[in-house]
Amino acid sequence: MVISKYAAAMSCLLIAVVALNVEAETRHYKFDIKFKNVTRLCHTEPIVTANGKFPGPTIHAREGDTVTVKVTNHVTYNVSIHWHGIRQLRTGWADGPAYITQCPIQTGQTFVYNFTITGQRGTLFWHAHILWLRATLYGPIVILPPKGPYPFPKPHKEVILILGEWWNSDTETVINQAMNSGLAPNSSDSHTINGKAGPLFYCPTKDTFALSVEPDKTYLLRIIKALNQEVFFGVANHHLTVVEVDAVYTKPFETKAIVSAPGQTTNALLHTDKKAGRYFMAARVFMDAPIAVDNKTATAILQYTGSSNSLNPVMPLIPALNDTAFSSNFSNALKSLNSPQYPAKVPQSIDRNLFFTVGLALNACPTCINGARPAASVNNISFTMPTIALLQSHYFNISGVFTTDFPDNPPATFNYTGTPPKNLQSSNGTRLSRIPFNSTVQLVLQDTSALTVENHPVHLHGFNFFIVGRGFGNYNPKKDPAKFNLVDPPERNTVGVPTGGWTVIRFRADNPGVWFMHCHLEVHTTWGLKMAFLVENGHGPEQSILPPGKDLPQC
Ligand SMILES: *[C@@H]1O[C@H](CO)[C@@H](O)[C@H](O)[C@H]1NC(C)=O
Ligand SMILES: *[C@@H]1O[C@H](CO)[C@@H](O)[C@H](O)[C@H]1NC(C)=O
Ligand SMILES: *[C@@H]1O[C@H](CO)[C@@H](O)[C@H](O)[C@H]1NC(C)=O
Ligand SMILES: *[C@@H]1O[C@H](CO)[C@@H](O)[C@H](O)[C@H]1NC(C)=O
Ligand SMILES: *[C@@H]1O[C@H](CO)[C@@H](O)[C@H](O)[C@H]1NC(C)=O
Ligand SMILES: *[C@@H]1O[C@H](CO)[C@@H](O)[C@H](O)[C@H]1NC(C)=O
Ligand SMILES: *[C@@H]1O[C@H](CO)[C@@H](O)[C@H](O)[C@H]1NC(C)=O
Ligand SMILES: *[C@@H]1O[C@H](CO)[C@@H](O)[C@H](O)[C@H]1NC(C)=O
Ligand SMILES: *[C@@H]1O[C@H](CO)[C@@H](O)[C@H](O)[C@H]1NC(C)=O
Ligand SMILES: *[C@@H]1O[C@H](CO)[C@@H](O)[C@H](O)[C@H]1NC(C)=O
Ligand SMILES: *[C@@H]1O[C@H](CO)[C@@H](O)[C@H](O)[C@H]1NC(C)=O
Ligand SMILES: *[C@@H]1O[C@H](CO)[C@@H](O)[C@H](O)[C@H]1NC(C)=O
Ligand SMILES: [Cu+2]
Repeated sequence: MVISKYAAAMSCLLIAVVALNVEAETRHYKFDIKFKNVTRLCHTEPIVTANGKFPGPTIHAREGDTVTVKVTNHVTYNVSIHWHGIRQLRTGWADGPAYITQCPIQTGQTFVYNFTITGQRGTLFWHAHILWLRATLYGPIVILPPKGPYPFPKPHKEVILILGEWWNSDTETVINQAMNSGLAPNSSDSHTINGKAGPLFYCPTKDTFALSVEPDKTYLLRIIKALNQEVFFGVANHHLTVVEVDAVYTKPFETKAIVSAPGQTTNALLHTDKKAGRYFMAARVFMDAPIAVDNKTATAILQYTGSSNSLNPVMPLIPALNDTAFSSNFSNALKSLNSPQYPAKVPQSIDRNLFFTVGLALNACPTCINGARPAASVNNISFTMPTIALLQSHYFNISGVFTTDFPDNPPATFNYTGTPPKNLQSSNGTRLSRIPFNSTVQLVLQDTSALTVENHPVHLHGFNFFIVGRGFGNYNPKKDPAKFNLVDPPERNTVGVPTGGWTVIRFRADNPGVWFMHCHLEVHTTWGLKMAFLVENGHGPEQSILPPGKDLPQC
């Protein structure tokens, strides 16, 4: 009797210890990059996949864990994979953008990505970071907290919804045609949820993702916007409670739809408190620029257990394609949780003030259909990709690959969102912005009206940043800082710069390395809306880039 009581007490104690102190572990994954014939929209296309899966396999880890992914390239393209949003503290070699942090993994080669997940928990994703292979080569990353509960009610179940696109054609041909013709690339044939377009498209029976739910439970939706186009996502008759974005907890807030830019992730709670039935989950494009856009809504079905399959699902009341007000409201409602356990460490004083214009440009192109080819730039510089990875060049002192004279301000001041300058040409260069270790940086991102204003989802590698302000028109350095949120602004890795507007981000450059920053609209990246920061080492090995593994691909 006494003994069994003791044993019971002991096992309770053990469970408590285990629950509160989960050991960090190393999780090993293997990605074989190979072609697979995949059928969507009743069309079969050979696509590039990881392990033959589309969308790709999910990486599961806990905060504090080390992840290794052994990637072997079995396709005819060069490949590299980016772990989007993972901070990669001192492990820039594992970040993945081709020719920025690594040379690509060539056909037949293997490279092990090896990184530790520090101070992040939530949902992120991985994707190819070379050519346009991201169109099919992407998948989720789920990071559980290391110990203790979530700072919100424990969900009954967790569900991943990864929003992508599908082309009934080879996406490398699509972009090559666009570059040759000087026209915009063909848009995808459908948007997708978990790789499927849903019943509003023309091959409904095979192409629908359905989620079966029990009544009166809370589900955690991990919503990943993997490809192009900003979207509204909602579930008919249900509200969503946002609890986390880009693997950072937020103050919970309820909304009929979330807004997500390419490269952003959102965790939201869904309570199944409606009458049994079938409801559409839908992702509809948000586009408030005056440009042609693929106006196609991807849907999936939320089905309460016991409800009939023959019921027609209800369509959600998601905002209209051009509902700027809804999108602004959503952005303004997003706040970091900023609790004692998860403080928002917003830089209060700034060492380096940067002002970057982001926008389109136009080059003469005699062989193109209209005699011109679009480009895109940051501070009027279209980034020229090097042929040796920037990080290698930096670490191994290989000169002649890049310069560190990226300007802190645009070369000319003009009414950025008014009548554009007559000369729409940009300059070219592989120019980096050099930042001393641990500096605090404030960066104003200002859209321009060159060719057209447009929302640019700007993604920064290696850091999270705080979005301290946003607005329309031209940033006003005298008036706008007074409105900054320096207490609990959202912390993200990707921000949508408002169409014809600006946003201000702040971050601490506490991660030495070479870090890419680019628009997450694939075509804008191709056109040159990209640049990189070179963050210097600090003092001693703890503040310096680690050496690369022996298998680091060579150019
Ligand atoms: C895809 O299907 C085509 C036509 O049947 C075939 O020639 C090709 O080998 C298949 N590719 C793969 C990767 O299975
Ligand atoms: C990953 O990196 C750690 C050191 O940071 C090293 O000990 C380990 O062997 C590496 N693992 C692989 C599979 O390369
Ligand atoms: C892109 O669209 C044009 C016009 O519809 C078509 O001729 C072309 O074949 C398409 N390209 C690809 C790769 O599907
Ligand atoms: C989107 O497409 C639908 C169906 O073709 C059409 O009714 C609607 O007007 C379009 N909306 C916009 C803003 O183009
Ligand atoms: C949005 O588009 C609709 C249909 O094209 C139009 O009637 C409406 O005025 C637009 N709203 C805004 C805010 O531009
Ligand atoms: C935006 O928020 C304001 C104030 O909370 C509200 O009055 C307005 O209806 C909202 N607009 C949209 C489009 O949600
Ligand atoms: C590169 O140059 C720096 C400064 O001269 C030196 O400290 C470092 O050891 C060199 N790195 C390599 C890999 O040669
Ligand atoms: C910039 O252009 C916009 C749109 O044409 C106009 O409303 C604004 O007054 C201009 N600003 C300045 C400072 O000229
Ligand atoms: C951008 O650079 C090009 C090439 O040097 C130049 O012709 C153009 O005037 C510049 N535009 C702006 C807005 O600075
Ligand atoms: C930049 O490069 C593009 C081609 O990549 C070319 O068309 C353009 O003229 C170049 N711009 C300048 C200012 O040299
Ligand atoms: C960076 O600077 C902050 C503020 O000065 C300081 O608290 C922190 O310890 C520094 N971090 C490192 C890694 O040196
Ligand atoms: C693959 O990358 C290597 C190294 O940069 C390059 O030399 C080669 O041309 C690339 N191959 C293809 C098919 O693009
Ligand atoms: Cu863009």
